Amino acid sequence: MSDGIRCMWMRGGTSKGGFFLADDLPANTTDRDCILLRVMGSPDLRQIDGMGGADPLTSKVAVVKKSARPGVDVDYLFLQVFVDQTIVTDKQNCGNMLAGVGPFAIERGLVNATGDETDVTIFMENTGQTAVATIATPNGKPDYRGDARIDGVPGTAAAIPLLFADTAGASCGALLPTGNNADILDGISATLIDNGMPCVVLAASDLGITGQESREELENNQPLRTRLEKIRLLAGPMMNLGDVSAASVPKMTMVSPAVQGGTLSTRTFIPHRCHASIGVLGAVSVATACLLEGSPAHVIASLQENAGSQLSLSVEHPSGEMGVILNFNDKGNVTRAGTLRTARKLFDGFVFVD
Ligand code: NQM
Repeated sequence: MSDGIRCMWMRGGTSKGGFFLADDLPANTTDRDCILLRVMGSPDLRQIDGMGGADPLTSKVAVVKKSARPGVDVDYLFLQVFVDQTIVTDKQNCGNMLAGVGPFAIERGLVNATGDETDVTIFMENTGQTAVATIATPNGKPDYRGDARIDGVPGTAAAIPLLFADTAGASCGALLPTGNNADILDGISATLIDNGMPCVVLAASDLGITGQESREELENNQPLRTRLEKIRLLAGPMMNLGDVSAASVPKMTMVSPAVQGGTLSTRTFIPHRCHASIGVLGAVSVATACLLEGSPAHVIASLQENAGSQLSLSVEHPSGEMGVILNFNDKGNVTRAGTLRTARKLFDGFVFVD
């Protein structure tokens, strides 16, 4: 039996997974992916022979290393390990796991704490963009305890504000890869957008649902899932993503009017399971669609008036809401986005794959 691989298990936002130093994994991606499938216990719906939680939201990996880029502390590569298929993909980013990257980097000595708070600048390798996370470090190390509450996670924890700059077109080359605020796919109006996460934004009512159904109800709606997958496969090439049959993007977000006083309500397939809440960059992308005239999101969004150069939106989802702050330039384009997450170290040790 081998000695195992050094690994920290963390909750990042509403996701959970393994955090590795790049040096602790093989450089060869085929070998690395074989190991990660073993770590999670994939492919298997229950992931019984591994650490994965039988859900895409708990079958995630962050690979972190010290950055050689000027002004950047660490490089973060996100890997989605499919639960029931032999797939490990780097074709999407994850803003929830991102919340764990700052504390992990400090825990592993890649970044030194600078006082009560430490800003960690993170290059997101999946999309080639940078985020800044602010970590509470009162005694020179991350303190995970605090008063911040995020929907989808019980209790409270230390706030981790996340700031993103210039996420437009991260994976698709342009905010609107087709150049249109809305396109018609399979007879339905959809906004194909990428402000950090490729998303297809559709009106729930156009798909014959209210948009208030539970995750379980939607996952049991086979005709809906078949229709969404048909639209997703059409959207892939239109979004410069090619054949997306084995990809975890684009995400499929169905929007409806807000019911909790927020901006709008969402239900998102990621892409085959329904998200228990919504992804961070998914929420940023959907929030951005709210500003586009002609988008199904714009039609139903309840937006603040006279917002100036900053707008605060509340994206409702099956377990509550996620606040997103968007900043604009004088042309009205979104230049920065921010949100608040929390994270928690769950264990640190060695994971065995033999
Ligand atoms: O959109 C799930 C999550 C995510 C991704 C997914 C995410 C994001 O909730 O930035 O965080 O959409 O696959 O972790």
